[in-house]
Amino acid sequence: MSLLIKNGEIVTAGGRYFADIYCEDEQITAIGKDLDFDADEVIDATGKFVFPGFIDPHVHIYLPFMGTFSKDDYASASRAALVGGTTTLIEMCCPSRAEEPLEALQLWNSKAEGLSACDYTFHMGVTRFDELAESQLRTIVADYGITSFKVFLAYKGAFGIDDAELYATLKLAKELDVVVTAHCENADLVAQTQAALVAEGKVGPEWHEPSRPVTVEAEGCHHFMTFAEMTGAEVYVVHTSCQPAVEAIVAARGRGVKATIETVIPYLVLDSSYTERPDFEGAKYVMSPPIRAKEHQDFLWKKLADGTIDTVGTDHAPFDFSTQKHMGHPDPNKAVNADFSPRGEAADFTLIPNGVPSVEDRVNLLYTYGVTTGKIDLQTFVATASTNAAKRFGLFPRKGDISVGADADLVIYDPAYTGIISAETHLMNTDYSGFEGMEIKGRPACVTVRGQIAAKEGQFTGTLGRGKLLKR
Ligand code: DUC
Ligand code: ZN
Ligand code: ZN
Ligand code: ZN
Repeated sequence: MSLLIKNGEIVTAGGRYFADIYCEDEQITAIGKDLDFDADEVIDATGKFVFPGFIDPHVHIYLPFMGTFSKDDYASASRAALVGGTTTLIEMCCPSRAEEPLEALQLWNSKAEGLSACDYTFHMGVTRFDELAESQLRTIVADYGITSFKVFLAYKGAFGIDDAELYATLKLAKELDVVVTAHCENADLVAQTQAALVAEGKVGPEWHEPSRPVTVEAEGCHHFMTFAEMTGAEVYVVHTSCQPAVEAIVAARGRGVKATIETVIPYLVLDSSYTERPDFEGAKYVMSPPIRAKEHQDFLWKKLADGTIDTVGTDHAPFDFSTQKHMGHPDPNKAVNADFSPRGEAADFTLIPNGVPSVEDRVNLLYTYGVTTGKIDLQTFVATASTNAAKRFGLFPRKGDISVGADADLVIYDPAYTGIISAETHLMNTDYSGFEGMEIKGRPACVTVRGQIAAKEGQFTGTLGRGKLLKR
């Protein structure tokens, strides 16, 4: 199979220029002006950008969480990712404390293998640290090519580890040259604040944000940075939502900590007014850390533009509104149990499964609300949505770049397209969209995965099961 892409404007993190791209089998084999090769398929990219395939460094696809399971599988998630221009997924493998790490990784991988249409890898969740876990983590790094861990400072009891385990995890990561990603919120402070709000009768979704204020996230970041500083491990803070959190990490960088900063697309295009929407609509936007006030959103865009924030992921965590999110409804007549039968008593926001489905929309939203508004330039767009994650997680230059020898994961992007996001047309397996009604200006006209056309104009055309586990 060969593919020739003609007359497009190639945009990478490093530059932009007009050239043709020739792909043979799974790789890019030539880039140049007026390439004149015979190809099985020729794509005219006149008037379009050609970007490296986008990488989502933070998704949840299989996620047992808060008494329920996330709604996507690798068929729905990879189809959605691909029509939206994302060609590589990095999923959080999140075992419970009772599970052994190796069995958990095999379980998570079994959900992807043979089903995913795009390539994928995992961040290995470290949700316990003992002798057995340590030896299995060593195997996971060496044999599965998983070179990143994930820890939760939040969600104690489910995934969270204590400080002794955190210290041991970071020491092991330093020894193995593994980067540790972390969800940074102080779990005990969250629990205390939640309990106080609920006791005061503050039970609706609008109280989710006040229950996890910015200062609690900043403390989590400072806490994690202290451990990074003490151990010398390289770290990555996931879904940074606000100014104090970013500032805590930047301060640690000043002390020599090697820290990468991720934000996620909901924080860039939604603000806390969404969680305040009436009739329980706010539950659609409940995720953690919470979606913040507009001033934090403005700050995040500035820090993306100036290079302080390195990556934009999604924290894609898909739960249905009509059933799953209703597990936290304060009206006894509308609250449901985990099997979605009437609960018979009032619930509160602490029972709303956390997450906003967004793997399909990240690239188009970042382009529309970042690039077309002038908040970020095209290079920053490519760097933060693809290249920087590829570099940080050991995938570069195979992924995240357009260069000879790289995988032919390409996004031919149509900046003239306009459309409206809606759950009625999205491919994610949820009954709502957090971005319902939002306009997008631009979308992928054609997406390739290792030389095969996997999406065209919003339609999935790829092959389920062709995606590979990327050894790093
Ligand atoms: N936050 C969410 O909102 N959902 C999944 C896990 C997380 O950390
Ligand atoms: Zn998280
Ligand atoms: Zn602390
Ligand atoms: Zn997450």
